[in-house]
Amino acid sequence: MEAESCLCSRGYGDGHYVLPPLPYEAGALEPFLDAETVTIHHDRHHAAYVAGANAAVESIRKVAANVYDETMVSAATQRLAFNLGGHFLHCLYWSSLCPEPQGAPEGALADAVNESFGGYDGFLRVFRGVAIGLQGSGWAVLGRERLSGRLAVLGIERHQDVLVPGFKPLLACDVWEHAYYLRYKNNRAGYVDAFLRQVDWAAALERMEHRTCHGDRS
Ligand code: MN3
Repeated sequence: MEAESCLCSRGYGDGHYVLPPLPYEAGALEPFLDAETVTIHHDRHHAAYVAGANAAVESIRKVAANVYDETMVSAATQRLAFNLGGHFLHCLYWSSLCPEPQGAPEGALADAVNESFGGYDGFLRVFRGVAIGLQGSGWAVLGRERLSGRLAVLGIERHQDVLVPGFKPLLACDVWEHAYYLRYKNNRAGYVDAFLRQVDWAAALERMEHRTCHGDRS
């Protein structure tokens, strides 16, 4: 059976990007995150990226159909990259979290973490450093870099910048302030540490072994 390890598999349907429901109740991540933060984040912020991606696609279609002048397409593709990146990364973010803390990665993912970071503690130092070091808004994303096959952590600015082609994301932490400010205020490090205790490592392992959130096999 195909593993459904990411909401991205339900992020598109009937010719449009769609907002998949959360895979758990909004309050299920307490005490890590409160229901109000999760609800606003999903129902408003994530939903806005879905709407923005659909609007950008429509603008590009109109350029192709010669309804809009071709000088419009550059801005439209930038809106598509920003909003579709936001949609994809939020799907991955919800799927990266688990109501029941799982501790550390296991199996082949534990082996990959050891190989790439010298152990779980090394991974924690790198991931935490990337997440805390982002200037302003962005994401810390653990993934596999395809040339070497090793794991890497990228600090993806906004939703689309500093993204290596072919990078296969396994785990994403949203460090935009809307993700944590109600509960953690300006304590981003406290939020990141709590995130790392709440990771769904089993789902990350599924993504690494079976399929990406894009649906292709590696
Ligand atoms: Mn967000």
